[in-house]
Amino acid sequence: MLRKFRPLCIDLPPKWVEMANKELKGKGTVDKLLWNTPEGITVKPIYTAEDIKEHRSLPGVFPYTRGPHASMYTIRPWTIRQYAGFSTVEESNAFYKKAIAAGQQGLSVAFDLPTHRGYDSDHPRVEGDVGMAGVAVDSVEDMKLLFDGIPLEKMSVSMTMNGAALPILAMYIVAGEEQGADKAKMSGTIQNDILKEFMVRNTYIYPAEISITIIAHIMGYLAKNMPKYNSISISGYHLQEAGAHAALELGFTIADGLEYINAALKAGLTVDEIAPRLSFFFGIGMNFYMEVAKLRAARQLWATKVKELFQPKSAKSLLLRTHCQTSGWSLTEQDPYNNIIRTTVEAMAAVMGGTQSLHTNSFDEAIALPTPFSSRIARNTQLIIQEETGITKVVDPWAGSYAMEKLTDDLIVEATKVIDEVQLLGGMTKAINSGMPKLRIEESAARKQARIDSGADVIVGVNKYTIPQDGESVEVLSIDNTIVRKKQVERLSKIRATRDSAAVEKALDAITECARNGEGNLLDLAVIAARARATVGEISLAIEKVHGRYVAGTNVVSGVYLSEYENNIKDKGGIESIRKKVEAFEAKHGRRPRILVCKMGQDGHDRGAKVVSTGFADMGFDVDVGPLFQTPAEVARHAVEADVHIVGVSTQAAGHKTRVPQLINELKSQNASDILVIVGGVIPQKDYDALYEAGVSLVFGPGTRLPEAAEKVLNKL
Ligand code: 2CP
Repeated sequence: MLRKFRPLCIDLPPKWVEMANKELKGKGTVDKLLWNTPEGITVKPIYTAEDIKEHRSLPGVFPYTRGPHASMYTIRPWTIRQYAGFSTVEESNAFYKKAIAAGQQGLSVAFDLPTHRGYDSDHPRVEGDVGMAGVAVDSVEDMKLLFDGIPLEKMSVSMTMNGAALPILAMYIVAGEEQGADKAKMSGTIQNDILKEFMVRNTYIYPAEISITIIAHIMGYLAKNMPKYNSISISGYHLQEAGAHAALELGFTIADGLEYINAALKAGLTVDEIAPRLSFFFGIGMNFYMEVAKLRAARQLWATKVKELFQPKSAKSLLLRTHCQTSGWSLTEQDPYNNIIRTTVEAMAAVMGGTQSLHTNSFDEAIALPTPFSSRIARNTQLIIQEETGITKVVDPWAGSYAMEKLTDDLIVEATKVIDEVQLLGGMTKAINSGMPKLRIEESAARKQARIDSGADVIVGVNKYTIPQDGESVEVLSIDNTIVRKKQVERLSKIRATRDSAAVEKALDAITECARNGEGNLLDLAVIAARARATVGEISLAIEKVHGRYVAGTNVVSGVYLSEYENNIKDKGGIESIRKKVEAFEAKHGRRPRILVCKMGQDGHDRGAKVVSTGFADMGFDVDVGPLFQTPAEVARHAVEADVHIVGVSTQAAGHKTRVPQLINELKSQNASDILVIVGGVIPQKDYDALYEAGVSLVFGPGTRLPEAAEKVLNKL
C-alpha cells in the first residue's frame, strides 16, 4: 500500500515566508523546508502561537500529557534499569551485583531464547541458543541462583518474558518465597505482552487466544497477591525496532493495551483492579523531537481512551507509566563509538519525554553482547544526565514549545487513525489474525531501508562520512555456549533425579486440565508446579498439549522498497544495473536467481530477513521466505525442494557459529553443495573467517546496502 502525503498546507507566517524566501537566494522556496515524516506529519521549519490549540493541563492532572506525577523527577528521577543477562545464572548474578554497586537502581533480566520459547536447555532444537542472548533458566533452582544475595522484597525486578511468562513468573515467586520475601511487597514488572510477539518479536509459544487467556490469569493472580507488581509491559519498543515509525508504534501499542483491559474484563476482573498495574515500554530512536512528543502523546492517548472506553473510578487506571530503551537498531557496526553519542541523544529524548525507567544501550550492541566496559559507559550516560546536568529540576521542560505542542497533537491524530483502524477490525487480536499490523510494520521497515540505501536518511559512518574498515575493532564479549549448556543439563538431571516425580506429574496435569476447561488460575497452578521443581519446558508443554504451538505465516510486502528508493534517489543506475544482471541470469539459466531467506534456531528477530526478502524481490530475485525457528536440516531440505541457488541466513542472536556450519554439512549430505550460503546480521568481524572456512560465500554485517549485497551475490553466482 502506498502512503500518500496530504497536500502541503503552508500555514507559515507570511512575514517569515518572505524573509526566508529571500535568504534562500533563489534556491527554491520555503516549500522545500517542509519535512514530510514517515508518520505522515508535515514538520514545518517554524511554529508560532497560532499552532497551539490550547494550554495543556498540569502534570499529574488528566489527560497527563505532561507526566503521570505532578512533581516528576524533581522528587524522584527515573529508575536506571539496564537490561542484562547472559550465559549462566551464576555469571549473570555476579554481573547484577556489580552493576548495583556501580549505581544501577533496578534489575532487568534478559533470558535466553530457549527459555523464551518454553524449551529446557537439554531440548534438541535449542542446542545453539542456550545462554547466548540472555541467561538460561530451567527451574526454580536456577532462579534462586540468579537472585542469590539480592533481596527480592526490596529490589524491583523486571523480567523480559512473554511466551513462557507463566513458568518464569511462577519460579520468580517461588524464589522469593524461599528467600523469605513477602509476595505482597515484591515489586517489578513482567513484560508479558504477547500481542506484539505475534506482530514482530516472535517469542510466542501458543496461538493468540490461549495466550491472551494466560495473560488474564496472570493479571488476576497479581491483582490478588502481588499489588506492587506490574502485570504487563505493553511494548512499542519492538515495533520500532522492527521498523515501525512513531505513529504505528504508538497506535498499535495503545491498541494492545486496550485489548488487555478487554481480556481482563472478560475474565471477570474490573478495570480498576488491573489498569493501575499495566505499564508501557517504548523505543527511543534518533528523531529527537518526535520521540519526546511520542511519550507526551502516549500519556494523553492512553488516559483519554481508557476514560472513554472503560470509565474507571480510580485515577490511577488512567496513568501511563513507561520504561524506555534507546534504539538497538540505530546502533551501527561501522565507526561504533558514534553509538555512544546516538545513545546519549536518545536518552535525552526519553528523559525529556518523562520516562519512568530507562535502559541505555552499550555502544557495541550492534555486534555482540556488551562488555563490562561498554556497559559502564551506558550506565554512566544515565548517571551523568541524572546527576550532573540539572535536567531533573524541571518537569516537562518542553511544554509550551510551539513546535513540541503541535507535534504532540499531530502525533495523537496520526496514532488515533491507527487505533481506529484496529478497532474497526474488532480489536488487536483480530487485527493481528488479519495480518494487518505485521505488514504495515514491514512496509515501514522496507521504506526506511530504501531511504538509507538511497542516502535520503543519513547514518554517519554508514552511508555518509564513512571511514575505511581497516582493523579499528572493538573488544566483544563471546559466550562459550557448550559450557553453559553442559552446566544446565547437569543441573536439570540432578533436579529430575531428586524431586518428587508424582507431585510434579500431579501439578502438571492440573495445569493441563485448567488449560482445557478454564477452571482455576494458571499462575496459581504454575506456582505449585514450580515449587515441586517442574521445569520451564514441562510447564510449557502442559499447556502445549491442549493448544499446540503457533506457527506464523511467511508473507512479505512487495514493491515498497523499490518505490521508496526511486522516490529518493536521482541516479537510478544502481538498481537498474542489478535488474539487468538478473535478466541476463534468467536468459542464460532459464529462470531468475532464486534465494531462500531463512532463520535458524529460536531467534525470532526477522526485520532483517523481511527487509532483505522485500528488497531482493523488488530487484528481480525469486524469493522464498522460510518459516521461523528452523533446524539446519529443515532449511537444507527446504532449499533442495525449492531448488534455490542461494540460501541467505539471517542471524541476530549469536547462533551463527554453530548453525551455519551445520547447514553447510546438511546441504553437502543432500548433494546440494552447489547452493551458495550467504550470512547476514549481527556477526562479530572476528567470526567472519570461521564462517568463510566453513564454506560461506559472503558475509554481510549490519548497515549493508541492499543493492550492494545483491550485486555481490549475482557476481558470485
Ligand atoms: C515515582 N513515584 C513517585 C514519583 N515518581 N511518587 C510520587 N511522586 C513522584 N514524582 C513512585 C511511583 O508511583 C512508584 O510507587 C515508585 O515511585 C516507583 O516509581 P515508578 O515510576 O513506578 O518506577 P519503577 O518502579 O522503576 O517502574 C517503572 C515502570 C515499570 C515503567 C512502571 O513497569 C518498569 O520498571 N518497567 C521496566 C520494564 C523493563 O525493564 N523492560 C526491559 C525491556 P508505586 O509503585 O507505589 O506507585 S528489555 C527489552 C528487550 C530489548 C527485549 O524485550 O528484547
